[in-house]
Amino acid sequence: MSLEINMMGKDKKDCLVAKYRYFSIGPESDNYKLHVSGLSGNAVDGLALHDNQQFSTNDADHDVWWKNCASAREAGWWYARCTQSNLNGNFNKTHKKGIWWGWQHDVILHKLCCSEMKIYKRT
Ligand SMILES: [Ca+2]
Repeated sequence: MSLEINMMGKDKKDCLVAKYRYFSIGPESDNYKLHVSGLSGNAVDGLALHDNQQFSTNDADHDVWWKNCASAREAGWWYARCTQSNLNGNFNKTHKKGIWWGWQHDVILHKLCCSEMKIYKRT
């Protein structure tokens, strides 16, 4: 499968696309572990840190941080220690708890108003 993520910045100016040629999700017994690679598009790689991570929620901490990233970010995601993106973040929250993509030198690169994830059969 392939994954295409379309995002729009909070200022409605940024239109970002991140396409991953290779995308799969592991089984429930592996807590839906994420596998992504083969990025193209105009967005930075917001899932690099999350490749090979299990999905975490507030009540199911599967990240590699000693605390609970999902609880700290108030969302569910394939957190590691913790995140380079947070597309399930809270629309009304700012900074790390909001919806955003990309993280560099301790700065969020793109604060978003919306995003969509589309899955395709790889051709
Ligand atoms: Ca943890």
